[in-house]
Amino acid sequence: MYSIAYSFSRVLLTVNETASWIIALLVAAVVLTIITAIAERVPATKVVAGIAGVGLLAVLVAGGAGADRGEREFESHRTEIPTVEVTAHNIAYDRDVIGLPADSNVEVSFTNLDVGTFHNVAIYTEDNAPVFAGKPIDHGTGLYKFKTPAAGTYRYVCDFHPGMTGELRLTQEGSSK
Ligand SMILES: [Cu+2]
Repeated sequence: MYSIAYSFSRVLLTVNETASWIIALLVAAVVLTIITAIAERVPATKVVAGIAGVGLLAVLVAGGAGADRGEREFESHRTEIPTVEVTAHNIAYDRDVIGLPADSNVEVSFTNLDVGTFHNVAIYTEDNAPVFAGKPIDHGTGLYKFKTPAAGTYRYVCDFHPGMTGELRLTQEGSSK
């Protein structure tokens, strides 16, 4: 299931946003048709099919929502170790959303253009539990290497400037890395 979900979201990320939604809707329609057919023939599977349907729809919605500029950039620059670039300038990050695979070794290339002002990239759960804290730098570029936790939505923030924050979306990949 997760493997299918990830593959599908990768397909979404390689096309433009409008096409992503059209594909998502078409796939949703096909899925619903299949589920309906199953349910009519074998009523006993109705519950299972319903759960599968809800799960698939959730994946479609999440995949569509994730098809933003940031994640597409990550895909096009994809290498052996997934890497994203984040820049801090005028006490702000240059992006609102970062997408990375869950449960994977990843790299964040962090550039601080505010010479003399410390910034970092730290990751927290939505409940504010620390996940990773990048080493503070006061100029130039630092490379943060860490292993991402389970799939879900997290927050990234500068520990020096709480107003510098964004959303980190971790999506499940089929194979372990
Ligand atoms: Cu900062």
